[in-house]
Amino acid sequence: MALEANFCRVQLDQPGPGGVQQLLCVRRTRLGKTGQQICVGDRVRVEGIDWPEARAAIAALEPRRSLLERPAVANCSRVVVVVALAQPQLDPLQLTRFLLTAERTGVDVDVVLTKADLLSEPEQAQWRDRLKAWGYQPHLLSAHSGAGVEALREHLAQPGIAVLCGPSGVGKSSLLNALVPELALRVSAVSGRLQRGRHTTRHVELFPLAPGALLADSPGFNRPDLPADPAALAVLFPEIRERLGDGGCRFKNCLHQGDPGCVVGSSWDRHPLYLHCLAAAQQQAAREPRLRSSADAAGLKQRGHREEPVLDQRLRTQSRRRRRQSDHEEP
Ligand SMILES: Nc1nc2c(ncn2[C@@H]2O[C@H](COP(=O)(O)OP(=O)(O)OP(=O)(O)O)[C@@H](O)[C@H]2O)c(=O)[nH]1
Ligand SMILES: [Mg+2]
Ligand SMILES: [Zn+2]
Repeated sequence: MALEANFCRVQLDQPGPGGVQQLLCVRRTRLGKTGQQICVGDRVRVEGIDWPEARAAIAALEPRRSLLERPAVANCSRVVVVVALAQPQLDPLQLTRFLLTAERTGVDVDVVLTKADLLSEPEQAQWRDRLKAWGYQPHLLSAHSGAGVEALREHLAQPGIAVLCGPSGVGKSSLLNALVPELALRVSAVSGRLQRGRHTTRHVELFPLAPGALLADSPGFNRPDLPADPAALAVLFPEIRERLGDGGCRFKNCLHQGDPGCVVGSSWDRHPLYLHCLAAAQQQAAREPRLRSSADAAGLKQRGHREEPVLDQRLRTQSRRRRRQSDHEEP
């Protein structure tokens, strides 16, 4: 549920003696030796349980189904990208970088636009339409007035882990407080000319939203990383996925930069943002040619726009080769 200094707070599948629901656990050293980092959202096996003290040790980590790298959350089934409509002003490039990070997990991606109370109805409608054209169904809401909060609760009240992520000061913790009033999480006002957040939330933590449904609050940050491989960028844009359809682009290894004949074309809203991110990813790849995706180290690897558990070394070499082959195949 949370990482607290040297301890992991673990929620039990079933309450133990005395109705104990959560255990404060240390990590066994052999977990550390395999290089496995435990993330919030991981499923673990515990041993050496001290029921009266509600303490135990983590003995094993189960394989992950997904991993969001930043904030680090394992096994999420939904990433909810949260940005404010105002204070701080909505920056389409920053929102895009968050969406790319979310899309890389391969799980469902939602967009929440907060602080709707600060914009007029027509201004809200403009953003709603714009996000729809990007391929998302945004939830516009206000934690202050409560507008739209109930609809989001219904949407999120399904089994699994959902993660709120976005810049600092956009109202993630305020939204969680509106969804689960008992929580009373700390929030603080944005400051300065740019209305920046103050990094109020410091840790990732899971909170129960409905039976079986967990929602994570996370610390805001401003600039998510791009994928290490520039060619992996295109499929993270729903607009490009839609234009590629089943057939793909007619050009081999096309980066869809607006060349005549490319099926992706350039007449879509985020095309300039795509080009910007592509150039940034290419510069990054040129600077650090052997940059390994951090997902690799975390026990997952990038495949298409999904990440999957890292395979045994021998299988891995083979599957890399196979993947490279299919990357180079003509559609
Ligand atoms: N007008 C308005 N202000 C809001 C709304 N939601 C949050 N705020 C304000 O925005 C500021 C930041 O809110 P937080 O909930 O702390 O933001 P956060 O995203 O959790 O920020 P970090 O924890 O730093 O990542 C606070 O002053 C909130 O009162 C809203 O719906 N409308
Ligand atoms: Mg917060
Ligand atoms: Zn193309």
